[in-house]
Amino acid sequence: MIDELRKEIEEARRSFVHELEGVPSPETLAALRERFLGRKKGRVSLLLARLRECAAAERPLAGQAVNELKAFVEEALAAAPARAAAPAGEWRDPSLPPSRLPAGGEHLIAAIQRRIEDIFLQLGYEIARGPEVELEDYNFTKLNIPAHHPARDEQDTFFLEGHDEMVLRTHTSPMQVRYMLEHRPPLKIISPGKAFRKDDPDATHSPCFHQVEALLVDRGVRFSHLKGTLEAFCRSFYGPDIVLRFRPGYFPFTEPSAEVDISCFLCRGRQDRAATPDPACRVCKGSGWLEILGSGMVHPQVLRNCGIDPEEYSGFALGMGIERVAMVKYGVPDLRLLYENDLRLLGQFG
Ligand code: 2NM
Repeated sequence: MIDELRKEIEEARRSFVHELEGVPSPETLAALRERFLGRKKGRVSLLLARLRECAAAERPLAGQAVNELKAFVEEALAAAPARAAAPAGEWRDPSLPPSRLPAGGEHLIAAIQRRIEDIFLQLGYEIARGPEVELEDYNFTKLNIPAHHPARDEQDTFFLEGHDEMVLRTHTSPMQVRYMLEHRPPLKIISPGKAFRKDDPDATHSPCFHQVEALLVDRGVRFSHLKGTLEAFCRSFYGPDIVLRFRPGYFPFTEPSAEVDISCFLCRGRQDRAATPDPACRVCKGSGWLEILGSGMVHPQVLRNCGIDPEEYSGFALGMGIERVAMVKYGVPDLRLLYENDLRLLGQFG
């Protein structure tokens, strides 16, 4: 049934285009509109009515196809009067520029990534980009995530068929491993980019997501340097009045590790620690805090694995998910909106 309907939709589209080409006057244009978009007997309405004949499972797709035809007809009719207004045979200037096309814009994820990159560049970091297909050794082993660790589980990781030592990177840290293996400290880098996990898409998960991680390794690097760096970054990115909260956390590649929250920029952004949050706040849901990133001191074993002597050097690292940032900072309620290429969303952040 759906194939038959598709054929008829295509036929309707073709005959519409054909008829539109021959339309000279506003009156015939109105007649053409009635023939295709008329409430009861228009061809689009008749096609919509036939959706009832489709199996329930096919109906959404078939409905979409008819609606695409409808949008096409509406757009073409809206553009037609200008064409029809120019009397046949009138001289036209072929050197005029074409009517302007809507300009595209940067995607929200790209814009946030660039803003984060700019802040770290100002802090003196270099950007280290690298491959999205990685060695298991760099993605896991060198980062102190041993074989049989649950994070390596087949359920979370995309392995490459026929190359079992390779994976789609599950975070951008393997790029930092590469950098440590190839450079002597002091090191001061960020690694932004895509990462991949076998998650079913929902409001907060996507099998492909984006991260920015920062890494600093030098003599005498302490937790206070991590705190200062995070405060500088968060004030610049979220606003000068933001307060940070550190909670103990766990990552195999850092020790100690800390989860970092910022005070809610909507209900507590301009207040001090003692102030009470708004219980109805739509951003923090009344807690007053927003979970935004993970961090810690690089584990001595990770430094050793990457050819750096932990007796001589220490370092800190931090990582954040860009989609998560988009949710808290721009109020994106569902990650899937970011990947549907709906112009109504894309246009809001151009
Ligand atoms: C995070 C949280 C904590 C991290 C560690 C490293 C490396 F390579 F130095 F070991 N890179 N990134 C790190 C530490 C990432 O993301 C939530």
